Amino acid sequence: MEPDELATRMRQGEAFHGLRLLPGAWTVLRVDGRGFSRFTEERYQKPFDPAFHQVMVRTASALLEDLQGVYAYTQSDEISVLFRPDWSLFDRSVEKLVSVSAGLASATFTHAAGVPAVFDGRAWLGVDERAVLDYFQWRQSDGSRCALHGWCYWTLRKEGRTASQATRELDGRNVGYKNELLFQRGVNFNEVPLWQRRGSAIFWERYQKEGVDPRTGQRTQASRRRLKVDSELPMKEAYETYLRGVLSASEPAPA
Ligand SMILES: Nc1nc2c(ncn2[C@@H]2O[C@H](COP(=O)(O)OP(=O)(O)O)[C@@H](O)[C@H]2O)c(=O)[nH]1
Ligand SMILES: [Mg+2]
Repeated sequence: MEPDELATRMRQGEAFHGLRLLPGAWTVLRVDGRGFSRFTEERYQKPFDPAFHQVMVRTASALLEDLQGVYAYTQSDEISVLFRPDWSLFDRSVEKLVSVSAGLASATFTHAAGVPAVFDGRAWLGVDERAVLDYFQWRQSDGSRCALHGWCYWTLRKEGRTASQATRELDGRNVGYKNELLFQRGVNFNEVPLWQRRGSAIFWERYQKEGVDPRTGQRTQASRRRLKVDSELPMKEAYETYLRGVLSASEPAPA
């Protein structure tokens, strides 16, 4: 058999390699820590640990910067990174983008935390800005629901309940019940740090950099961009307004 013929036949086995993100769609790459319930239980404070969140924010920043995204959002052990419709990294190859984002997240987290950690990855597509706003509302409300549950679960565990007792006690309980459970024990859920309830965002901000022109000695001003981390996010409609602001600031300059 000719080597070329073998290669052609074998390439046919790379069945997913031609798959591309839909042209013109907004994209979110989301990575999620694999088996982080156990991983965090062995290494971090429960239910929340600022040191863990810091590493997640560092990982999200690395993804945003490396993959040329416009906005990153992290809550719990997940990170969503948003890309504009005209983004064309890796020719929008799904395999490449999903694997590289999970790889980058795993490497960055591992390096920062000093222990091996693995992330999975997936791609989400949105047809318009409305869908993007809904996506981030969805992730934020999921985070907030899980934060309340996590606080209740670990409060019960610390009182001596076993894992299954705590799970059973919270099964099917609504938000009011869970808030009350905490309140009875001196915890006002509305007062726990915002990053635990709403997550953190990372995006680009413009700033003016002062310099001196070495030829003329004159002071100069240049517009630069840098990453900004926000751990005091608004929610609901206010979060939507906030996101609209980030999206419009990320628009490509008119030609
Ligand atoms: N100790 C600790 N655990 C956290 C923190 N943030 C998220 N987690 C845990 O990470 C897990 C994430 O959930 P999920 O992805 O569904 O679980 P997985 O499938 O085990 O990774 C939950 O068990 C959270 O309690 C944190 O700040 N500290
Ligand atoms: Mg996970």
